[in-house]
Amino acid sequence: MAVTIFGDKSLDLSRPQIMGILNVTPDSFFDGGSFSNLDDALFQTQKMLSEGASIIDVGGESTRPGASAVSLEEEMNRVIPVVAAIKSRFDVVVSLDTSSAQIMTEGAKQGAGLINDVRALTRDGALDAAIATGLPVCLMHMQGNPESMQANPNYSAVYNEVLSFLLERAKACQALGMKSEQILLDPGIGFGKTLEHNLELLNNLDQILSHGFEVLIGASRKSMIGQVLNAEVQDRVFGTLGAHAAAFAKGASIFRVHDVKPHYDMLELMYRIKREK
Ligand code: 8Y4
Repeated sequence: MAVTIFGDKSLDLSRPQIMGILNVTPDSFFDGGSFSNLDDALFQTQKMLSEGASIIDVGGESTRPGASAVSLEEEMNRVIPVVAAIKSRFDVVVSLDTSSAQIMTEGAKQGAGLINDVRALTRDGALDAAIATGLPVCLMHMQGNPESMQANPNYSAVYNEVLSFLLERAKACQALGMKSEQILLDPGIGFGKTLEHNLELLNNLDQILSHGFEVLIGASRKSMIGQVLNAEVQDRVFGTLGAHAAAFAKGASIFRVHDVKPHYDMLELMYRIKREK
């Protein structure tokens, strides 16, 4: 058993765990802190939990390609009430999808159990704030920034560059006292990467594992699925399952997904076959 402590809950990362995506950005279904939106977030949470998610990833900043920046105040108003509401009603790990030190600090006070930073704690104060929470972190690789990252993704060797960045960020966390079990690494599918880059990273995920960190993967409905299948975003569920099944076979333990039920069924079969019981 590889049990990792996520705030007030523990999860066994020797079996696959599903992180359900809860967007609280206006370009999804959300546009502020009104009651109906909070209600909607709780409804989505309840549904994802009943379908088999063990982590809910709450994000108030859109990091989709080309998205524009959100002010700290706006991010705070979107994210913190949702974290508090979920933790007061459900026994679940809440993940903070944020790069802001202040959101990490406030979110942890409201009971969040994981910091998921697509900027791998590179923003001012983020590393110290994350360390101070005592929570595990997911460090993700991105080339460039969301505004421009898909303009011209460029690597001399994508796999080596992503891995050395992630290991360097992990080292920075460990230098401040974080344990390796508290560090999850993520190659950042779609973040400044072409289709070929994404395919190569997924096919080499096992090499990240060989450094002793758990791996989180998030290919859900992303454009790499659309490019392979020539499918619009609503028609990418089965393709996503294929990408995530490959990631499981390479050793990934946490799957960041929109469609929880199909992932629960797929991962349960893959895991039971691997265990042979
Ligand atoms: C359709 C739906 C098309 C969603 C694109 C998207 C990751 C992540 C995101 C990831 C980790 C997204 C916050 C991008 N992706 N965190 N966050 N790993 N750890 N785009 O891959 O979902 S947001």
